[in-house]
Amino acid sequence: MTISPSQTAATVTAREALAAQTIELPSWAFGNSGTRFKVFGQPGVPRDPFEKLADAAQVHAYTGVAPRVSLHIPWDLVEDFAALRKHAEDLGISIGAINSNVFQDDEYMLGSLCNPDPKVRRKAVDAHLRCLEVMNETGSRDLKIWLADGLNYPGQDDLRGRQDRLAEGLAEIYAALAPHQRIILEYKFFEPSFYATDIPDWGTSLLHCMALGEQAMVVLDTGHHAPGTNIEFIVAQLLRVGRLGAFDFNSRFYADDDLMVGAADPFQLFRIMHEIVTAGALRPDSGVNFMLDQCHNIEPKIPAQIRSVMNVQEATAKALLVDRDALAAAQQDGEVLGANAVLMDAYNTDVRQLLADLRTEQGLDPDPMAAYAASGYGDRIAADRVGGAQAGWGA
Ligand code: LRH
Ligand code: MN
Ligand code: MN
Repeated sequence: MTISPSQTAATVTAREALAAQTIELPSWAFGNSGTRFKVFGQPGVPRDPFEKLADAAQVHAYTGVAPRVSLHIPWDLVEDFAALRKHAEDLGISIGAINSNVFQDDEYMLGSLCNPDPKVRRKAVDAHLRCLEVMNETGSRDLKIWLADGLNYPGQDDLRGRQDRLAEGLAEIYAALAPHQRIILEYKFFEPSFYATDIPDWGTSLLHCMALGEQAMVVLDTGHHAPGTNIEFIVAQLLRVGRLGAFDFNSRFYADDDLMVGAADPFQLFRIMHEIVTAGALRPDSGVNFMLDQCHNIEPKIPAQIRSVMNVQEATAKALLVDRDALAAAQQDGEVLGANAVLMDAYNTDVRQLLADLRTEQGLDPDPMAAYAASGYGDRIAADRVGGAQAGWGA
């Protein structure tokens, strides 16, 4: 279905909302990554966080909607964060969320904030306090916490005791937040632990956030659920209580695959964005940070991020085109097929021209993928950079 004249008013509103939407990029998407079997190196990948920001700025240059980059500490540790911030600003972007990393040191084998050893818990809290210092230097609002904590075997540790330790550690970190800063707490149902994960689901994350206070919000990573989970229901539920802080967008076929968002299931992405739009949470001041969390193993990094940003924009555009009055009327009248048809009409609308027009209006090339390819940037970095970094471990 293409856009009919009767949809003109809706497209104008959609264009305005799309022009205001921003999507945050992960620094680790630009480095080499792989599976547990092999990391495939690519020519031209960044050698340090400064080069990661330069590559992220390319995504923003061609899409116009990706002005922030999340950092992962210590993967992106630098001597001078003020200099990194200045570098970002010179590139026309800024530093977004700071991700803590308390999973790569030997001491964390049995967990970080939940570890039975108080010395390890101290180290993990201190690592987060260090992240808050970084945030003060980078001007970041969000401290994103994902813990690899969990158990492989029943009886390995006390399930409730671990929750108490977690609450205690989080409370100390929360107490150190500045008034404008937030903890955004991510859940994941498995991996690296297989029997029990200490923050496995949105309910556990939400309970901890509610105990902490209003500056604690839940992060929903689309790859962190069991197959078949109704993610848009979780989105709706968290929005109802004002605790959806951010998305980590990616696609999955099987596990936490970290593929380009919208690649596996564009319909799911649309359903999620429909809940967002319905709740008015697309507005930049809604407090929902739309972030990507992806690792590109076999595809070139910068175009893959451009593609993901475009996929989010397409899902958002379709969600904005849902005829909400018609939907509400059909729902009220119990018209099952009619209500479903309203949603499907929007999903089946081809929004690519709408987005191309929007880009042209903004002085951008209507085809970001082609424009980036024609820029020669990929060839230049391949020639200039030798010895690029791995996305995470070893970066
Ligand atoms: C964990 C996770 C979390 C990490 C990122 C690298 O699976 O989604 O967000 O910070 O991957
Ligand atoms: Mn994530
Ligand atoms: Mn993940």
